[in-house]
Amino acid sequence: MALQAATSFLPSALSARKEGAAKDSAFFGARLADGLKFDTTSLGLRTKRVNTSSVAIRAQAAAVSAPTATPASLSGKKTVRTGNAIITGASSGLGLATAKALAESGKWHVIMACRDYLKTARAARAAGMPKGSYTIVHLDLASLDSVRQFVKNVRQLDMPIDVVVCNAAVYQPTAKEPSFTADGFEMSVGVNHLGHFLLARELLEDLKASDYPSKRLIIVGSITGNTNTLAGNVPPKANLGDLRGLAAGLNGVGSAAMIDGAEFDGAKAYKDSKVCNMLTMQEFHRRYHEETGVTFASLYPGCIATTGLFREHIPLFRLLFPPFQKYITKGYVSEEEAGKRLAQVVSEPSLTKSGVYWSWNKNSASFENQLSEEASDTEKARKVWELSEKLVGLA
Ligand code: LMG
Ligand code: NDP
Ligand code: PMR
Repeated sequence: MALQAATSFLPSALSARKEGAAKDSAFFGARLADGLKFDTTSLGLRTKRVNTSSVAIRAQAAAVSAPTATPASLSGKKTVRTGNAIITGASSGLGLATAKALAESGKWHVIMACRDYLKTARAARAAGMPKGSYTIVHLDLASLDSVRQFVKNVRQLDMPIDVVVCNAAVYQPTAKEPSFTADGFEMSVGVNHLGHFLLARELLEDLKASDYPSKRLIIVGSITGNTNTLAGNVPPKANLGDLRGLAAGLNGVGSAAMIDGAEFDGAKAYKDSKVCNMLTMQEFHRRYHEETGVTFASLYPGCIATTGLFREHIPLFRLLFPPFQKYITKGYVSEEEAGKRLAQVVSEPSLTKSGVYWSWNKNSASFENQLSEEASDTEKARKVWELSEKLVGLA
């Protein structure tokens, strides 16, 4: 309980580079010899709400060193420096598996952008991610303020941002009523689409400024948002309609918690949010690929039937879904394999094509997949972009 309570008071940006080694650690230049004195003011963090029960955790959490960009080889060889990749929702499932795959390659430093610091720190440790290969920075996509604060905090790390992976998501298939983000948007679209939309728009500047040879912005899509597939035809089907709910602010007033203005349906809201993710990636490509050289991509990593995504589904579903996908649809993929797939999209030199929706065949070979009519509708992409920028305060 004390641990739980303390989590919410943790500073917004914490590095786990030298977790557990409090004695030798520093936090943005402030040494932690006595384990307690550290300075968070350089990050502009709110410390006033920190209570004494959180001190031990803070000390542990802050047992870190300021991350730095690894310099390119000084030996004169043309070695590409360590890349820095932000992954949202890296505390579990696909995000964690991808973070692990990248960290273990030795070529990447992962910024794990997560809403629960302790859960993420434990998950990274349990996954065996090498110390020094990751930094945890707080991000709650259900709050636009948190997104803006995250961007500030990441900039304070003074690392170039080379790749951004928008991976976090919520799925509320059993919710009878909508729930809402801090800014009053229906939760699934608010977190999965609008939070990421603001994040990606803000970080484009940072990607642009990076000197990394292949800069990428990746958004995780899904087969279930694509009605040109069998999976995409399982009811309720994704459908953004004429976007009247999104235009009305997605706040439930006048029943507009859904993008199409229809009655709330949690499973549909998730699928709609994935359509928005796939449309957003294409709109980014059209607007910014040429100008910035950034590769914009989305993907369907396979059916990772065992992740926390299904935590709100009924127990019977959670029991039957993995064997159903493994033995009947054969669409199942393990978290580890899916993580390798997403890690390829982050780092494979052959996957630099922009505007692509990647999928994999049974032998885990990637291919450019076809999106549904709606998920590739350019006019809809433009409208979703314009309405979304109004909602997140960019226009
Ligand atoms: C809703 O139910 C839930 O209500 C909602 O809460 C949310 O979870 C949502 O999408 C998520 O689903 C969907 C529900 C109704 O589906 C079911 O779960 C019913 C299960 C019925 C079991 C079927 C037996 C299969 C045998 C399995 C044996 C053991 C394993 C069971 C594990 C089950 C886990 C799911 O869905 C239906 O109405 C069922 C019919 C859906 C079939 C849709 C197929 C349409 C095909 C249309 C073809 C279109 C052509 C596309 C072209 C493709 C070209 C490549
Ligand atoms: P998980 O539930 O395991 O991971 C989701 C992650 O998102 C968690 O780290 C979760 O954090 C985080 N998250 C949720 N809400 C917020 C928030 N408000 N702010 C910040 N982070 C948040 O699911 P998956 O790994 O399966 O999902 C990852 C991605 O893969 C999603 O985009 C999903 O749509 C996509 N996908 C998944 C498929 C599957 O079969 N599983 C298939 C196709 C696509 P916390 O740990 O704190 O809850
Ligand atoms: Mg689906 C034919 C292949 C196939 C694939 C690849 C998936 C993936 N699903 C397939 C088929 C079917 N599913 C069929 C025939 C049914 C009816 C029995 C079915 C049902 C079903 C349910 C109830 N499937 C589901 C659900 C969910 O709640 C999941 C969902 O829609 O989450 C949004 C889901 C999924 N099926 C998938 C994938 C990848 C998911 C979940 C994750 C996601 O899209 O992100």
